Amino acid sequence: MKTHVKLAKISKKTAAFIAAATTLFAGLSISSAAPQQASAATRDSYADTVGNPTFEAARQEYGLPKDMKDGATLHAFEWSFKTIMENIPDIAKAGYTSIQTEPIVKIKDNRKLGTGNWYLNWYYVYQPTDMAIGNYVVGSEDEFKEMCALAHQYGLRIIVDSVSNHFTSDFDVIADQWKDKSYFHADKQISDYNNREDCTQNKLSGLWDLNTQDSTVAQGMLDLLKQTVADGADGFRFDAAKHIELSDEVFGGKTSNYWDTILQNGAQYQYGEVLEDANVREADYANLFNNSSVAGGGITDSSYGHEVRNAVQFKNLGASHFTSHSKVSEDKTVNWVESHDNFANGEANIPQELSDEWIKYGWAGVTAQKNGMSLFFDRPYHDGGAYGTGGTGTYGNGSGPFTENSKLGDAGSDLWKDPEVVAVNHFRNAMVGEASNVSNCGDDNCLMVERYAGSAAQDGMVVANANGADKNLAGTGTKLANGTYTDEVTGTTITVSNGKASAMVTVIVNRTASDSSDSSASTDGDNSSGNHDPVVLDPIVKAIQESEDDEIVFTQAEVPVMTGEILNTLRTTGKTLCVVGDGYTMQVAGSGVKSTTSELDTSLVLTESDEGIEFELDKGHALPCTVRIDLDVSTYSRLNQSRRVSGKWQYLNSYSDGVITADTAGRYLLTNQNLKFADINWTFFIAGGVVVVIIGVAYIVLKKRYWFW
Ligand SMILES: [Ca+2]
Repeated sequence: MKTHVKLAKISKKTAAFIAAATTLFAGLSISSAAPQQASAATRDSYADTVGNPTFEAARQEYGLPKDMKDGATLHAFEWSFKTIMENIPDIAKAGYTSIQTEPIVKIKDNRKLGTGNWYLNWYYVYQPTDMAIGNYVVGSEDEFKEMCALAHQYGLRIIVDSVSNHFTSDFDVIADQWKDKSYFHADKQISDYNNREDCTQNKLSGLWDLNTQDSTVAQGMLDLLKQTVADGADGFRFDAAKHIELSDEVFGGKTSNYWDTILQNGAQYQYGEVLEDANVREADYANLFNNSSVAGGGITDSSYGHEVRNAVQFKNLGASHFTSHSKVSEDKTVNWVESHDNFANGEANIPQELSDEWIKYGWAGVTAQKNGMSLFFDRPYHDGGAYGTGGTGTYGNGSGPFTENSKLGDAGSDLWKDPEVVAVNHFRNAMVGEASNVSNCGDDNCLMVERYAGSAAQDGMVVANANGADKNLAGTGTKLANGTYTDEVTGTTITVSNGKASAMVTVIVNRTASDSSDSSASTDGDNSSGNHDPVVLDPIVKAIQESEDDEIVFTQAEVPVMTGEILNTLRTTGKTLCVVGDGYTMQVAGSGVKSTTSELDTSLVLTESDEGIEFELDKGHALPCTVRIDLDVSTYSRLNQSRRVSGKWQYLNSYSDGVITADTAGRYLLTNQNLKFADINWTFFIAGGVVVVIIGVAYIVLKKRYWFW
């Protein structure tokens, strides 16, 4: 099975950004600035970041969106603060606006089950024992402060996963301050997730459910969150948020001020993990978090993610899978291809069946759109997909997700900084606020996300093409403004004229089947980026681009068709392509290219008859360029060149030296005979003259409106 990864991003704007960012990296020093110190137990995250000129300078240098909801967030799954710090420069370069950490509070220590193994250990970060910061997976509170300060120096913001619904399931290990049953709901399991009282007032998976109607509990949580923000956090993910009642829900006669209390913590961005289901009040949760954020917040659109996986897990990129926000409006969503729960719980064979290659396609479809925040889940290192799953000990039966190639606290898969993932992030950042259109380009394995605001300087598109071959976009309808766009991934160009894309998107192609999911699979375990896939260009295009000569020669067998991409390359380089056929040479000069939305058939069959030599040029298509044809035979050295119209030969002009120049497709006759005067259709000549004039006017108008030819 040979598979190809094809993702291409086209935007002049982001190409400019890359240059700017490259300039920055040379001048930015990590060591030159001291870690930021929390000044008080209250901090206004928005004022301290977007309102802070130092932060703003860094944010703008990296091209990161102003508002966290508009950006992409890296979920550094089980990364320690130290691991995150080591990667902060790369995270900024990779275009993530925010980093999401694990829960940072004191947790039940489960290390005895394995020295940092994932299996049976990873989820203990979701088992708080106290409302104080620091645990053995992520690190200390001082390290947290240091990490936040470093992130801010790079224009990055920090989202902390807050476990506000419950503590650990082991009551004995709860800190003394909270070891009081009155701080928890009843010792009763949830049996019906669709019953709001059961869902919010009872124990989730045996975990002690906080008595969220209790004012001491609410104040304790508020103090914790305010301290977290004071230490440098900018946003929160609220774990299991649907299991905490909304303020208008009264159960057992108890009203709840929990959300209204704890959300007043100084963070600028807040969202809830609200896994969508029947009777969950998703829209109300979305509004709650949106209204509790400075510039928009929301909830996880888990059913959207499910639909996306229904596409990419089963190798389909149908556009309808990428647009189904049913429970909440897209601006209040947090979207993912997969979540840590999808992966770590081994849900629906996702770890095994969803490969890195298809995660990339999914990420492109989700993130290139005008969606709420995009969340990139970073899988454990060398885990899932081509790396296999179910290592020793995992789920005890080889069916689980973890290969145990790394430990809790380590950096995960390199896919988060894959060049194509990064290109999509940069695209998203460049397109904030612009309209969005998702469609398929020709088939269900070619997904196109267009963003547009009416000019080529602003517009762009991402194409995820899983077809296993280059996709020719010539003639594809597009909402992009006319102009020439540069592919961030490959550096090639694409032209849009009159609402049609021309030429084609060049792509990244994986080399072999064995490393199709991640080409670093065969390397020796280093943590370097696995993607060094070669850029595959049409060899003719490549030859034209790389040739030092103005004239490039191929046989007709090598170039049976001059594609729109080839014509576009000739047009942009001004070079001439010569195609040597049987008895003739066909030449197209860049200056003679009139259109790059159609192709030129280079085959000519020269047929000798009583009248002379006949051939058909471009099989009756609209000729996209001026074609020069040099005949090998010189027998017909001084001939009349005629073109067949309405069944009659019409005299066109005299030709000599075996050289024919044609602007029109059709059937041609070369002859020594003097054709009868009556055969000359004067109407044709007059009409032709009018046509020439009209084309000339249209040309000038177009050229004035659009700088592209
Ligand atoms: Ca609860």
